[in-house]
Amino acid sequence: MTSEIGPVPGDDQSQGAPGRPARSRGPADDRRPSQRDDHAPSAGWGAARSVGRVLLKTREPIRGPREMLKMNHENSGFDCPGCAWPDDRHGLHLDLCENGIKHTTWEMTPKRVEREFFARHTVTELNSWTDFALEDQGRLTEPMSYDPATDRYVPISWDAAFELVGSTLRGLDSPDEAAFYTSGRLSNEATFLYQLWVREFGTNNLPDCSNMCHEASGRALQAAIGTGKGTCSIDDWDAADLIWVMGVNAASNAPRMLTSLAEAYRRGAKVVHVNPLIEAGARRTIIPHEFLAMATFRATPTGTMSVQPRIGGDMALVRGVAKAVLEAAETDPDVLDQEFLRAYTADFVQYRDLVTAADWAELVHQSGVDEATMRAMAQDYIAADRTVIAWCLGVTQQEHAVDAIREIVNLLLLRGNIGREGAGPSPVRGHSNVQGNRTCGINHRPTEDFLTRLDQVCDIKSPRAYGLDTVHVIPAMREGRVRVFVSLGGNFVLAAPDTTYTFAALRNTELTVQVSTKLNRSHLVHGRRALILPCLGRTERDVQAAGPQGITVEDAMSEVHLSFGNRPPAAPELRSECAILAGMAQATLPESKTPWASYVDDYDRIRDTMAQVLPGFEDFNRRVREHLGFRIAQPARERIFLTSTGKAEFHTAELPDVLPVPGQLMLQTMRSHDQWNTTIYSDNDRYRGVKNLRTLLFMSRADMTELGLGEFELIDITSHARDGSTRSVYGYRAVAYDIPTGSVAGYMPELNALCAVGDYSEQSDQPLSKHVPVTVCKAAAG
Ligand SMILES: Nc1nc2c(c(=O)[nH]1)N[C@H]1C(S)=C(S)[C@@H](COP(=O)(O)OP(=O)(O)OC[C@H]3O[C@@H](n4cnc5c(=O)[nH]c(N)nc54)[C@H](O)[C@@H]3O)O[C@H]1N2
Ligand SMILES: Nc1nc2c(c(=O)[nH]1)N[C@H]1C(S)=C(S)[C@@H](COP(=O)(O)OP(=O)(O)OC[C@H]3O[C@@H](n4cnc5c(=O)[nH]c(N)nc54)[C@H](O)[C@@H]3O)O[C@H]1N2
Ligand SMILES: [Mo]
Repeated sequence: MTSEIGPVPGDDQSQGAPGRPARSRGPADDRRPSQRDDHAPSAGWGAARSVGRVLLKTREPIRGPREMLKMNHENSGFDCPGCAWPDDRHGLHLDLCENGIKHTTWEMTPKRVEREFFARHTVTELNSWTDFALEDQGRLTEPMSYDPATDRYVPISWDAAFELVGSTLRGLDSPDEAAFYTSGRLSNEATFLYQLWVREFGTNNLPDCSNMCHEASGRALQAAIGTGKGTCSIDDWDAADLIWVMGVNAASNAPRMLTSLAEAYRRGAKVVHVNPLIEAGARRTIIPHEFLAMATFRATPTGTMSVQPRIGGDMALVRGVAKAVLEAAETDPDVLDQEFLRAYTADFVQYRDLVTAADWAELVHQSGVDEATMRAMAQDYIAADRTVIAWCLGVTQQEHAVDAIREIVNLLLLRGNIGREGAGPSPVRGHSNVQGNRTCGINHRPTEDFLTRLDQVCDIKSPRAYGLDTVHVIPAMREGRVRVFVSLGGNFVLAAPDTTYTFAALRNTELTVQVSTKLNRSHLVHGRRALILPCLGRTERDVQAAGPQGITVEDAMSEVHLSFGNRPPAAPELRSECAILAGMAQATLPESKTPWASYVDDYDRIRDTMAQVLPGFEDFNRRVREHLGFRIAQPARERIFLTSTGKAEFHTAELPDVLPVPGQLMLQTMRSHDQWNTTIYSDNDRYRGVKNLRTLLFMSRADMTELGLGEFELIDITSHARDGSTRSVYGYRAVAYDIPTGSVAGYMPELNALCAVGDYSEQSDQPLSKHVPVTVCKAAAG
């Protein structure tokens, strides 16, 4: 695939070439890379210093912190766009975190990208800039349209931009020739308008970032317990006496979880981290709001046990624990919740027989964890009355993720750890509103129930055929089946797998439309026509005909609350996402009976319609204005399992073989501490002790010795796709790390170049970002 397309301008920087080292997508200055063994407690003072540096860089040292005080505060401030971890329910803590602050100040930069900027630089020239440099230009200020004659973006009026979108969409042979991407920032209200426009237009082509993130969790939980979400609330976390944290780098990606983990430790709960790397969050933290602890540098541990499986080894590990639990139940039946198993579950006997027959040696081999450790985990599990199991991308971005998550549910079911206080499955969602996007209709596989209600309430006729998701829309664009790509937020070309192929796919379209706050690669890798439509950020005031508007979001624990921006808009021309969507919809559907303009005048009207379409949103406008909003009811939390049997279903999947073939290593691609998905703040990764280096590969000492590699030695990495094709990056550096032999790790989005677009999970259709077989060799000379 790669050779057919050849190098494409702008996509080679993180790949390099033989003898020419790759370049990071961060600042990529020439400072010398280094690594130290960093065992400083996470959060706390180190975080405060790091935040200070970002605030200084964005020149916001005074305004920044003041805005922060308004963040995450009941209904009077804006929801932190940083992550989906819930807010403190008791309103006692000023529960801010380093990365939320960095993320918010990144949006509040005083720098602006104006028309003069685009006049000075051709797109070809901008494509040679680093991704850091692009975003560092600041906030976008007015709509721009690509002019092929000059290879530049030029100003366009909002009306002309909408008309270009509308006429291009109307000119397609079929609505299925367009696709509409969502990144998980979009508010519930904008989400609802977006999917309404797309379905009224006539397609379910709604790929989203969730296709790369937690699709597997949704599918597994839906099948097992009849709801696609976790059942835990933050109160359940507070009541648990055992918490497993699987495949999450909490200290960097959900820092406010550390508060829950430290509190759990203090009340004597066990906290078990399951991760091939021992991440900072598995050690100890200084809780940011505890000023006394900060003053005395007193750190609280955030883990009682760390287990290091091989990459992809989680399912075998969980099955091993289940096996030990079932063995214990043979002598003491009370080890299992017999009552619960009888009344609420299906297929327990089949599962018990499968697990009893499983071979310890095979479980040890596939998990990479010894039997004694699995037995010790089982002891903890049996001793606990209330167990929460949380997981994130380390579990979901695998071929067998759906089976692995169902195995997690199997284990929870054995002791009735669902639908009661302090217990349950708890996926850690990513983007701040990725869960709300799904709830409010972004789904390429909508249910008939949802479409029936949408059609009735909104008086439209939705298409029934399933649409394209992320991994399927890319080849569709490459092959010309999808000709228009609209993107609400995000940075699709860098977030998606197979950078070279994805670049070529986008460049093969007729029109790309990016609704964004900042300049990024996706604006420069575009269709024959291209639009950049700049929108208000979440921190900014959104005033419409009926006055200042708030939007709503749903966090990872199904809490829905209002968010009000309070800063002046970054530029007068900016429009809200709702207004931009309504503008594009009206231009696309001139005969539409949907009251687009009226919806934008007053978002309460959108919410009134949503209340009629979405179960759990009854009386939306009133309930969301109550103190701290409301929680969407989770039937499974009440032990109502909306599966075909009406019970929670045990799943009996065969154990997969997750080992790389001899001579290959298994690569997982992850985030550094100083990045937000495709936004890279610096080339440092503080908790892993790395400075000035992103083009790296973390390897075990044993693997480095085996390959004859010295510390920081230059290497080339080649991935091996299922179809036999290979992809390479050049001039990376080997960095020794405490990681199981045979497993290696590096950073997204640089290493997306190694992920083949055709290599996605058959269970979830997620790209296999954490299961990439690679070979490594010393860098070739140029
Ligand atoms: N600051 C910051 N916060 C963020 C983000 C960000 O980029 N920056 N991104 C947001 C988004 S969209 C998401 S989805 C989340 C992502 O949050 P995470 O899931 O923490 O994201 P990753 O950095 O990909 O880290 C994956 C973790 O899984 C581990 N892992 C890899 N393979 C395996 C495996 O086979 N088994 C197990 N048990 N563990 C494994 C890795 O070592 C790593 O600790 O964070 C959200 N929050
Ligand atoms: N190899 C590999 N690939 C991965 C992953 C991995 O772990 N490994 N993780 C995957 C995951 S979990 C995810 S979620 C995706 C992330 O994929 P995306 O969500 O597509 O990417 P982001 O980097 O979060 O998007 C950043 C851009 O969003 C825009 N933006 C920021 N705020 C706003 C706003 O308020 N409104 C609008 N309209 N735009 C805004 C800015 O222009 C910014 O440049 O990447 C996936 N890709
Ligand atoms: Mo994500």
